[in-house]
Amino acid sequence: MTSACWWQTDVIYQIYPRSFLDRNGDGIGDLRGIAARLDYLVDLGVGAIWISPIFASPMADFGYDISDYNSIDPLFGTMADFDALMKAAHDRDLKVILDFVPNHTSDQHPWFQQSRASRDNPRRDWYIWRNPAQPGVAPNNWLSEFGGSAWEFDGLTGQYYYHAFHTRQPDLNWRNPAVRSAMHEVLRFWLRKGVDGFRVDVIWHLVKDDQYRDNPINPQFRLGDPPNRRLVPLYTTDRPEVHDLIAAMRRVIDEFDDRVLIGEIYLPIERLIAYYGRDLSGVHLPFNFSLIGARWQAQSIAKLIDEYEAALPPGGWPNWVLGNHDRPRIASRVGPDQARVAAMLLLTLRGTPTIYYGDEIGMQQVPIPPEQIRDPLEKNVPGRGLGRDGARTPLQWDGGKFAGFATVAPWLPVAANYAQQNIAEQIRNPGSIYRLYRRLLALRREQPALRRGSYRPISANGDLLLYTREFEGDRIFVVLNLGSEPTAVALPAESRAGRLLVSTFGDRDRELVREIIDIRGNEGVVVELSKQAVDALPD
Ligand code: TEU
Ligand code: CA
Repeated sequence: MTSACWWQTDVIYQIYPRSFLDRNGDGIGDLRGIAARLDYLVDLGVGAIWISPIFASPMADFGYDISDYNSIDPLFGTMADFDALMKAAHDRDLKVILDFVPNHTSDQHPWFQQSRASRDNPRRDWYIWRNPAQPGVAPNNWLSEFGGSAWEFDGLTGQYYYHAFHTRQPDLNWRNPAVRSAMHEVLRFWLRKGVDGFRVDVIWHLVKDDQYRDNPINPQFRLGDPPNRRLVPLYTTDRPEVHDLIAAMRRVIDEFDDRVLIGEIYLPIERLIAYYGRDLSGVHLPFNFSLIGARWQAQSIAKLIDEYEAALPPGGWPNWVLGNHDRPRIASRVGPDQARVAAMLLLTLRGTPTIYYGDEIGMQQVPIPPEQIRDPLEKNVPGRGLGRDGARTPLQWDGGKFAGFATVAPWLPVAANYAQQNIAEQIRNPGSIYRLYRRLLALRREQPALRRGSYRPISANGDLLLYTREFEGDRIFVVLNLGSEPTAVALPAESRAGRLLVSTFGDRDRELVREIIDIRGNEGVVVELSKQAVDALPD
């Protein structure tokens, strides 16, 4: 990588706009709330924000069901608010990435209203309509990620329409060139407004089999799995034709300078890599979710890092994600102590990290009382732990009412521990996980080896995961103890001393180390092994 692009060295911070900060007193986060806290994000040290959808939407899937791609939903504010946010962000050299949801629209989108109006409406073929296999029977066995069949019967025209997700999210027909050019125009609309890139929702769903073949039964299906996992989505996702569509989308992005395309892709690493495209003509960053589902164990994690690093195409830039608005929070998955180790892993691996809002203060899953459930997935498939509300609760700003997020009861309950676990408290507390995130983000800026260096596995024995990052003679040694027992670790063979740059406990900065480092249970440390540290040592 000769000169690094911003999306390779900056850290991305995902904002779920409904839950970041409410500034107009309706209990729902909004654009003015984001604009009011940009200095917080600059001070934390992130370089880009990815905002989940803010466009006109009936909110059946909280914004992932869009009824007008070129507008801001009044819940979040106005286009003037958006333009002000863009300016305020760019004035602070913060990049802004929007969420692009091309696979489906809201059923309230005018395009769908026209398409469903009659079989010969010019927009009929903008969506996926099929005849019943036989009266009253869906065209095939395809299932929705939100439970039930993916086919919804429309009595007016006697056909079914396909929806991979909610019945109110009809899938667009991306085989239709008119759909493609309309969606390219949506990208250009926002790119002309200065948006620095897009995270593309469910990009691996865009093409469905043109023969509408039944998906095969999933032999690995286990009771308790999401119901749609009964089938392997062979004919409804990851189709070969998708890569040409993505390359065309990328060409639109490349009409503008220095913009990024990130793909949301839940596929195993060996399939994920295809989304870099032939000769890197695909998305810049196919989201790597492998840490989200990983067993939190040194060998498992070392293995998936090595597999990922080995699978990357030449020039393919890596990225890492610990959490997002669809998955349980990392601090609940691995526990509050290991959440610090996870932060150090995320921010010292090679490639672009994405931080999910609230993870920087160790926010955990919040139990949602039945009457406060909002997520359609939980409503459709209740009681299986699939609901996503628990990872979407209001950001805990301070110990005040509603955690400083709003002045009225927010749309989801605030975590019970907000008085103790909040940004204001953790900014003051040098040993907080917030301060660890901030120190690690600063370290990435200080250390080219972390931003641009190679990744070299050292070992993964027992609970210990050890690796180095190396760049032009600088060597950074990362020691992660995924267990609760103290231990000691020898510096890598060719180095006899170093300087400890950060501990997950926040209390060993600048410590000189020789030969062996004592490591506490649940502790991670970053050590500078570069030449200077050794020369500076007293003989
Ligand atoms: O998620 C798509 C997705 O595949 C997973 O998030 C998962 O299928 C889903 O959460 C159900 O388990 C994207 C968005 O991130 C998600 O919030 C939307 O609900 C979904 O697409 C539809 O737009
Ligand atoms: Ca609001």
